[in-house]
Amino acid sequence: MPTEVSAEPVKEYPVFELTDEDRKRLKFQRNIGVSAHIDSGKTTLTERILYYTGRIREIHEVRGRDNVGAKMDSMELEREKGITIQSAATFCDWVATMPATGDKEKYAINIIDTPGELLLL
Ligand SMILES: Nc1nc2c(ncn2[C@@H]2O[C@H](COP(=O)(O)OP(=O)(O)OP(=O)(O)O)[C@@H](O)[C@H]2O)c(=O)[nH]1
Ligand SMILES: [Mg+2]
Repeated sequence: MPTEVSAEPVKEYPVFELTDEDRKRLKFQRNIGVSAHIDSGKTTLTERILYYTGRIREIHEVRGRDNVGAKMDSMELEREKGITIQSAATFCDWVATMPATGDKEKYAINIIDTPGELLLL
């Protein structure tokens, strides 16, 4: 009796084995994407995260009177217009205190600040 052969091609996916070292590292890794409506405060939030994690020493407003602008809006035109034109990625660390034990754990955080204007995404 002939065996049936499926017409569907066999899908093969690459398998990436995580080492114990990878698992240990990933446990303390967080990735944050800041995405929301235009002018809703994404870059302002990112600026504060960078400040309170000690990554930057000063907070500057997006359209501040000092004309410095937020760290993540680094392009000249972004600072001039006070809008994010291109996504920007950065990183920071956060030492968290476990509420139950008081133990300290250091997390590595990646952040991407995105433009709110849909045409720029
Ligand atoms: N009152 C008030 N104003 C805010 C707050 N967060 C941001 N702003 C102001 O809102 C304006 C826009 O802030 P941004 O951080 O540039 O907003 P955004 O979402 O990054 O804007 P796009 O990237 O251009 O979409 C700025 O003038 C900020 O100072 C807030 O919590 N309260
Ligand atoms: Mg922005």
